[in-house]
Amino acid sequence: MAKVYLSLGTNLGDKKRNLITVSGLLAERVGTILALSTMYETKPWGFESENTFLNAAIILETSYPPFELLEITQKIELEMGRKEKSNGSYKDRIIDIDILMYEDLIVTTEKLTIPHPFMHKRSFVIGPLAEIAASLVHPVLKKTIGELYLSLPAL
Ligand code: PH2
Ligand code: MG
Ligand code: MG
Repeated sequence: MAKVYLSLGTNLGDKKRNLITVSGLLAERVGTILALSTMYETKPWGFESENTFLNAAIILETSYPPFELLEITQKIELEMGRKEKSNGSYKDRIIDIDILMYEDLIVTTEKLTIPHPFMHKRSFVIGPLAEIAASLVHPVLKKTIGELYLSLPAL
């Protein structure tokens, strides 16, 4: 069994419901939920939109390896109605599930990069994660999530 750390985001539709729905599907298909952060209302980062986000972080215990996990999370995104994936520029979305970390594994492929390459730059990712995994160590930066949180602007 492995601990996996995911970021959840939505800025379309009933956002609170989207986060509840995705948590239920992850529990059903991926594994046991070990922790779930509160929901944070955040401003769109990296693109212009009038739709604010709700972001959260979740820790699951899973028996799936990283690439299978990616397939499952992508299928959930599609089933929940995610239309187009951004190729280049970010877009509004019903749900986004990002794999932030998988134990202390480092994966560098075209399809999947773990730890998530931008996680340490984004308050909307690190803020929720710090709430549930402050002492977790980023395997590349060798800093705890709590330390990364302190180096970012407040949410
Ligand atoms: N996700 C992005 C780009 N910008 N901004 C916020 N506030 N929350 C997100 O989840 C988010 C974003 C790319 O996935
Ligand atoms: Mg994302
Ligand atoms: Mg994504």
